[in-house]
Amino acid sequence: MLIGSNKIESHNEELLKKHTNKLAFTTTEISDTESIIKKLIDFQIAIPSWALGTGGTRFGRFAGGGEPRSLEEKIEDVGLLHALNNASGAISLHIPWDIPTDHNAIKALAAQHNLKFDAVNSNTFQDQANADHSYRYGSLQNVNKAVRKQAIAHNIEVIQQGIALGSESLTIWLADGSNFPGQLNFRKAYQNTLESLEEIYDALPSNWKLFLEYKCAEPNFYSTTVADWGQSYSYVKKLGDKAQTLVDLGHHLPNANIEQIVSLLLMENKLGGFHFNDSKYGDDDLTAGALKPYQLFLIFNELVEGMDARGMNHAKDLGWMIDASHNIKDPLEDLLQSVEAIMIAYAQALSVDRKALEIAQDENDVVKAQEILQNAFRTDVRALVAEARLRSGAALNPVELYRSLTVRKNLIGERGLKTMATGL
Ligand code: LRH
Ligand code: MN
Repeated sequence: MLIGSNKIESHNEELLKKHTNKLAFTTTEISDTESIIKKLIDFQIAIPSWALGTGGTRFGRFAGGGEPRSLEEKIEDVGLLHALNNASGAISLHIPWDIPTDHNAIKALAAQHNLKFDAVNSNTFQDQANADHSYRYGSLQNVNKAVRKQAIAHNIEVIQQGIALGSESLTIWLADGSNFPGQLNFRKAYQNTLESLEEIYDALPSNWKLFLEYKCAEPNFYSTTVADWGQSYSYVKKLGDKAQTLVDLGHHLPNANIEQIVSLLLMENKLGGFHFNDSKYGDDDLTAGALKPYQLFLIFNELVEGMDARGMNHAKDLGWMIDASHNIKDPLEDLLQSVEAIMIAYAQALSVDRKALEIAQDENDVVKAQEILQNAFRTDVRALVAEARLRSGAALNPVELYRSLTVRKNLIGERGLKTMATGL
């Protein structure tokens, strides 16, 4: 379903007066709003191809209808999101869930929707129907060399798919681990995984990145072979400059200080990118900023500080991706809310008075430092995020326009109630 610019213009006209007043007030509260708005316009968040349908758990899945039946329809749905917020300018594919049949046709369709292909994701956590070997006991860690070779070949195949689409990075998440003490020799599992990653690393084009995503548990519940930032860092450090660590916000043990992990990985130039989502208990894959918006702000606060310290380009030098699962919300509304929450956290972090914060830290004025941070968090920056959309031809209120255009009803009309998208 295409959203004509006329629909967006008439929507914005209705909201313009209220928006202009809010923006005028916000510019009195925050200094240098122009550079913040410019940075927001440049900031693009990749949408996961595996999160455009209804997600579920082992206890059930409640389809919402109108789900994309093909990669082409997934690109249309991401194109729709991008038309509404002009901040979802890339799609991240998961192979084999979304294998393009005709790369040029897919690239042309994506270009029509102003979309690029972000990181491609390999999948050695599920057995494919025609596979020779099973990943039951892991993939790159597996004691059986033939299984490792199959997993390495798959990752190299995914790189080829990415090259054909113009992607420049491979994300590897390994479910590998063990469920019981004694099941695994940790040293051999590490060595097998490293040697396998080295073969995959050697297949990377010179301008590509390899993102190694860590996760503390699930589907293995005693050990995970890439379980935390330290283990991922130890692998990517050994692999080389093209290898970096990917931080999925839901992959940490309870109460982990993710913003400190981010700060350290940035300092070490080993932070590759993010899978944004939110969670309360496990890898809940909920809407970004829905439960812990202050943590999301603190993470962006470290990102802005650390990226500026290294003179990095905020929009281009890290992988910004969402990784969520929509069990009860409309997938597209959920993704619009996640992008909004990420843009708000970024805008808040950009509005922090860095000089004053540095002075407070140098004077150990703990109260002052907290006042400066919380002032930025408690200042309403939504008018800046909306202004960035307005200036780039998108909607002042994407969710409101999505609903007033009855997009989901139209998609159900077009695709049916029972369609099921590939993915989680
Ligand atoms: C693992 C993960 C990984 C993806 C999968 C869909 O939990 O976060 O990023 O491959 O979800
Ligand atoms: Mn992830």
